Amino acid sequence: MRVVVLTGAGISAESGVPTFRDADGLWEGHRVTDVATPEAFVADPETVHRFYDARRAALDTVEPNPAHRALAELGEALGDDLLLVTQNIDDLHERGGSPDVLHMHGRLRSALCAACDARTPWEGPMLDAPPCAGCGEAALRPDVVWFGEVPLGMDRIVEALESAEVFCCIGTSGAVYPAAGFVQHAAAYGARTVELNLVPSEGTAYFADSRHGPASALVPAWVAETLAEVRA
Ligand code: BJW
Repeated sequence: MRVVVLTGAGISAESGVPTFRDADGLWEGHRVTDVATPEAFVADPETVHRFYDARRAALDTVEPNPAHRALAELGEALGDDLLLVTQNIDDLHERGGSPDVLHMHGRLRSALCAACDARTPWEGPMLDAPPCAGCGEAALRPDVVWFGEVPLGMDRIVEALESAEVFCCIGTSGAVYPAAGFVQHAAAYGARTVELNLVPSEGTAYFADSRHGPASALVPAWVAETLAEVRA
């Protein structure tokens, strides 16, 4: 069975990682989505670095939850027939046991050189970072995809959506494209679609099956159901 799973901030919420659009959606008085733009970085790089530096530091205080671990179990069973795509820049899928995760909006523990496009594994703060080790320019930025930038791995994602038998979307509001459009794309190519979210997302009407509740309960149950079908 070929499966594409798309995860968003909701899968990490029970691990203690704040989502973007729940509660007040604020960080130091800024809307978090306003800090996550190239315009904000040009206008005020220090504030944007502090935002990502704080989130990178917080990774040390959180752990994967049963939803991350259940998807790792699914990956072990399906191998290359599972494409796990996440919009999240945390590393909880990897720490939950999924080695091959497509981070379409980038990763906190990586730096991108805006001058030469080199990527470097990154721990600790990026504010006052040394110049890029490759080209020597002082142009390191968080390796994340901001509004107006092109998400990563789109060719691989589109190919997988077009051959998927099942598309499952977990913990995302359906407010941000192109990820929000994956359900219609997969359905148009014949995939069965399922949403697992705390509440109905903005795209809930596009899913054949929508289940509402915490990811830590819904995801292990859905994985068990899917594995039973695979093994039948
Ligand atoms: C739980 C739970 C629990 C809670 N259990 N569930 C007009 C129309 C259409 C599109 C556009 C438009 N104007 C501009 C655009 C394009 C734009 C866009 O979508 N804008 C919208 C605002 C309309 N998109 C872009 O610019 C993208 N690029 C692009 O389109 O390039 C063109 C192109 C595409 C493809 C090929 C070629 C060219 C780039 C988007 C980049 C998004 N970046 C961010 C920040 C960077 C990363 C970071 O800092 O972390 O990514 S924004 C932010 O939103 C972040 C997230 O990954 C993303 C999605 O958020 P997510 O994960 O859905 O979180 P929430 O908080 O919104 O939702 C959480 C959900 O979980 C909720 O539903 C809760 O209920 C649920 N939940 N607890 C289960 N315990």
